[in-house]
Amino acid sequence: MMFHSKPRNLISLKKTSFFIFLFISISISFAFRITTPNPKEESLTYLWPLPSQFTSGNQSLSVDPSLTLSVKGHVGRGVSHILNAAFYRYRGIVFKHTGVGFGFGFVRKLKERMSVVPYDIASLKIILHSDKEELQLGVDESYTLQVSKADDSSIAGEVTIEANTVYGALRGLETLSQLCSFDYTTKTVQINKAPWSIKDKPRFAYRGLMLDTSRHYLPITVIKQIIESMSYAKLNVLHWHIIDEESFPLEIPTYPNLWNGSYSKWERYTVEDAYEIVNFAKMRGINVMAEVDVPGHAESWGAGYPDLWPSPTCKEPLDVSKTFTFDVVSGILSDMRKIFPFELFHLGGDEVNTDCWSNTSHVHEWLQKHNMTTKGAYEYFVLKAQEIALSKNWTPVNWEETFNTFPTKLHPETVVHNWLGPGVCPKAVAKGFRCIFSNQGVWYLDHLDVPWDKVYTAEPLEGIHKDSEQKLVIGGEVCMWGETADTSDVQQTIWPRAAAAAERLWSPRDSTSAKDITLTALPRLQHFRCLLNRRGVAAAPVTNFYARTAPV
Ligand code: CP6
Repeated sequence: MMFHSKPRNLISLKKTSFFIFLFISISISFAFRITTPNPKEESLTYLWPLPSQFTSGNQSLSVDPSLTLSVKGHVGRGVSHILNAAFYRYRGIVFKHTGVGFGFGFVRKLKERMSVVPYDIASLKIILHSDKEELQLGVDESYTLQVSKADDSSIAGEVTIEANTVYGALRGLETLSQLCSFDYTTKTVQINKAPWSIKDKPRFAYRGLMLDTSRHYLPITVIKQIIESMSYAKLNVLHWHIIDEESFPLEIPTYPNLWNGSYSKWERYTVEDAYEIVNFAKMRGINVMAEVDVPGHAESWGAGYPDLWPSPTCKEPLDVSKTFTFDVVSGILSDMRKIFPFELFHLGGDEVNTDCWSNTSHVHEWLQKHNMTTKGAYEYFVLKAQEIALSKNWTPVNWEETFNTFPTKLHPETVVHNWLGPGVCPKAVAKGFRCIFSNQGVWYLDHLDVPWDKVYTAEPLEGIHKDSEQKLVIGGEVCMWGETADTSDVQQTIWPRAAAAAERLWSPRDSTSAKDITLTALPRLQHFRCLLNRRGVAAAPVTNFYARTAPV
């Protein structure tokens, strides 16, 4: 009523000034939001593992859910199916909320022509400098990533990933997916802190996770989930400890009774299953290194071929005195060579207790006849297995006991796999061997009492100072031994601690060696584990103590 009694022009003046005021305050608050972001958020970049170089800004850019891909550069015969599949995987991850493909490219073009640009970013350009897709140790995984708004405001901007190989592009896609977040207010996917300029490459060529499918069988769906999650942390080698003393789940066509040593006829991997694992991993830039752990850790082989045991009552190590034993090793490796194209092959060689050799009369006689000690027979077995692997064009990897026992006898190409303690890689590289770091005190994931920060601060180059020797440390690996974990809890045991090692292995040494990692790394790791959860990975809380015992 009161308003009605006022002159009309006054009302409209009030209305106008109200809208001007509204406009100004919105502009101010918008500008304020852009120019002074939360200082806490500003100081950290929520990427895991941290890229080697990056700069960011203070814009928030919206991303079109029907984001299109264009591949330029050296594309050879059409766009790589590895790249194409990765693009659609990541589109599914990033646009979980909005739904992929709502609106098509032509709709967008139409809108652009009508000068309505609904999204700041509408396309992804990937520039590849090579179409070679061979995946081997040291493959070029570097990439650059640029995110910026178009200079011309009437067209949508694009994201550019540039890489030397498709595997570099995969790493760039992962980083891009971590820059994207769903904004619940606008219900759009946003890239915050744009423009971004990222130049990234791994510190180590070998960034592994070991899975043990002998102590507990893991279904292939679970192995695939783990491989998928490895790609989120930029890990690139699955060390598949397939068989051990407890069970032999893998099909070996040349010796078809070997998988009689599986737990049951359902807990097995066919040759086709193994192929599928290798291919699934390759699609994610991950190599699979298989292990056949000889001569210890092989009791299960005898379920199908009891002659492999020294005797029915003394079953381990494999009978060193029979040629049949080496025929079987050779047959297994021949069959596996067709499945596993990675240049490295793990021959185990750890924890060999030779009592059965000295206590079994025919083996004991054989040792005497060849004037061999049990230690000499251990060396003989390992070196013979190495020769078989080398003859199949594989580079042997062995657990450190082989190096500790007969360092000068190992084939010079051998990669020594540390596990017992620190200090082995320094010794191995001083003798010219390559080395993988997996110190059990810090990188054995089945050790539940090791907290994330102990995993994070473990340094593979500790105690190695010469550049030429540092280069021989090809990387490291976290080991998920299977005695105490199975499908029900293996993923929450792996994550998030495997991610701590993953950043150590990917990011520059100084960015992972900050004094106060509870400020520089912990919040980012917490963020990454939530990202894993959002992507359906059962990663445990970061600061879980893991041990069920009381904290010390
Ligand atoms: N199995 C095999 C194992 C272990 C190793 N090899 C192992 C030893 C000690 C600990 C954890 C695991 N279970 N084949 C040693 C490389 Cl603490």
